[in-house]
Amino acid sequence: MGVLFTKLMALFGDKEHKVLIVGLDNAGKTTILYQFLTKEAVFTTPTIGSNVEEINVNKTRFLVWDIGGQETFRASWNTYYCNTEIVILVVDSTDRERLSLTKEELHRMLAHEELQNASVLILANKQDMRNSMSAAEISHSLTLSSLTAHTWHIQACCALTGEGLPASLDWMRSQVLAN
Ligand SMILES: Nc1nc2c(ncn2[C@@H]2O[C@H](COP(=O)(O)OP(=O)(O)O)[C@@H](O)[C@H]2O)c(=O)[nH]1
Ligand SMILES: [Mg+2]
Repeated sequence: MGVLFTKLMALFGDKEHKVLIVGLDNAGKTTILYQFLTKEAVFTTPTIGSNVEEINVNKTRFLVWDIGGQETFRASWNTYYCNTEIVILVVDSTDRERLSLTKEELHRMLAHEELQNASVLILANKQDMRNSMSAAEISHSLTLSSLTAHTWHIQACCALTGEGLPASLDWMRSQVLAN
């Protein structure tokens, strides 16, 4: 019975929600993926390669892609867009110089047809650093209020301690449950 039930769940169980983690190199993408796995969620199995992980949050399953090898936003990223439900944009809150580059890439990315229905979570990471910009400053600089076609949310966080990440997972879960 147990085995049958498990097999049926595998066949008909909750679907996996695709999440894409993007951001400039050094923003903290891989650190955040690791924190999601170890602190806030049940780790199951690494899927395809080292930068795709399944995260289980209260029975909602996310398949999270950290496009690790590609350190900048590139044209080839759009090959990952298909069926993405949530885009996580990780921002290094101390990196004032490259915030305008992040802004350009964010808006360019969201103009892509395949991301039309995706929700966007902006993580203002590295809040532990003394010179970090606040979530409000980053929101303003990225002109998030102009993102009327997408549901978005900005969350301050620190990937080293995990602060802000449980709230992020809660928001992600609420988004996929609403859809
Ligand atoms: N102080 C601080 N450092 C962080 C934080 N998150 C990541 N880092 C550091 O930033 C560097 C880049 O992180 P990584 O996850 O490799 O960035 P990625 O290139 O976006 O995958 C590493 O040295 C991390 O330890 C944070 O919240 N605070
Ligand atoms: Mg990385």
